[in-house]
Amino acid sequence: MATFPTPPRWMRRGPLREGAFRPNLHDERTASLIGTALGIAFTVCFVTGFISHELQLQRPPTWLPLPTHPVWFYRFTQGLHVATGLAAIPLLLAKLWTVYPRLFSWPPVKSLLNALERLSIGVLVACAVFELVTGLLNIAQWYPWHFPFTATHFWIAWIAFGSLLLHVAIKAPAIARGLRNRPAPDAEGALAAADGADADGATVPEAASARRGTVSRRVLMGSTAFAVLAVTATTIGQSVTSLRWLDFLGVRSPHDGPQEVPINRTAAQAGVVASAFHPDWALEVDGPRPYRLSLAELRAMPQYHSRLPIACVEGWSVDADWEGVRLRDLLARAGIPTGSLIRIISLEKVGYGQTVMQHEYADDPATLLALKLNGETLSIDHGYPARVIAPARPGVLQTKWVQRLELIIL
Ligand SMILES: Nc1nc2c(c(=O)[nH]1)N[C@H]1C(S)=C(S)[C@@H](COP(=O)(O)O)O[C@H]1N2
Ligand SMILES: [Mo]
Repeated sequence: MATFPTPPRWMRRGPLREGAFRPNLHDERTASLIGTALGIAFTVCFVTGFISHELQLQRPPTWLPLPTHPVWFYRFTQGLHVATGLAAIPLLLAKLWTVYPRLFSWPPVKSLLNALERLSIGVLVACAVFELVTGLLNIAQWYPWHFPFTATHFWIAWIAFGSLLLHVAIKAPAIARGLRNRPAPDAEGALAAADGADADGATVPEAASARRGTVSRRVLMGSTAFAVLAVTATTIGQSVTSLRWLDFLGVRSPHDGPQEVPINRTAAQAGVVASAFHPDWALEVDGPRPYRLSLAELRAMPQYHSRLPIACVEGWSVDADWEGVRLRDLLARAGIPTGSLIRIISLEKVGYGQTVMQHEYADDPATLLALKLNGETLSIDHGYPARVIAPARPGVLQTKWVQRLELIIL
């Protein structure tokens, strides 16, 4: 390391002067501990995000089972996705703060391999920041950009996760050292020093430096843990109903809406008020024996109860009592065999107006064309006169204001 040229004079002033970086806050151990927590959060977030993405595909890959039970499966995975994504925000900030002295290591690159490694970290940081920012803005339903959120968030996640794996592989020895070694107070090595930069705590008396350093690291770890806890506690109530009272920062509060279920898009926004209230509304079912049924005729069919959650991709979820006709009874009446792929068409002509339902859901006895919610006729904003509710499905596929069911012939 001694053979490296010293940094230019302008880099040795102000915040970059010798000894500016407090070794104990920027060392291997701090970076490894915070990095491990961040790595776990990112991995859980990646896996749950992948599940959510696949469940929303019209044709999920055949190797992926489509679980309808437990009925809270998607509620759980998507709640976890949003919770780990939110927790990753303070963790990423702390981690970046721990390692930022490395930005100023001198010389900027030491070899081709080192240049590639630094480039991969640049990609990792950029993608991680992108994922957390777009995810956060998406749960706030604010889209100040012109690219499709879902596809972009999905593909950048792969790049982020790939560069995370590469980073962990490259740093494995340092991470292992950092996690294993409870450094003796005087043996704490600065990341920056290890990197050949100019941080050098030698000017501070050793004992004082050690004492200050230990306290500071504890403060850093403590405040990071507190920030993670605070973010989680004040948002987790949007999916964990028993912690609802703590949900100060969640975007949607469960039960906050008519009939104790939130609304993402109202009938007025969807432009369906007139057609949904139209006295001639009838459900059309298209199969080998197509038919139409008025609302009165639907109500005259055998009615079933299902207790199922609405679990929005944005992280909020809530259980509700649904009552209506079994979807499979409606399909059978049109001569549609079990095992069929179904298209659901709403009165709404844009947005989520058309969805595809795989046979795992269509054939499940819990899946309803719901006419009632929590004991009352569906409110107009919850999909009057009829909406679909199926177990363990992303909320976005629980189509409201249903007009027509069709057999998809492949
Ligand atoms: N036709 C239609 N159905 C829809 C939507 C929509 O915008 N239009 N929003 C979906 C989304 S994103 C969610 S989370 C749930 C919300 O249902 P709720 O409004 O009853 O809470 O409905 C889904 N069904
Ligand atoms: Mo949603």
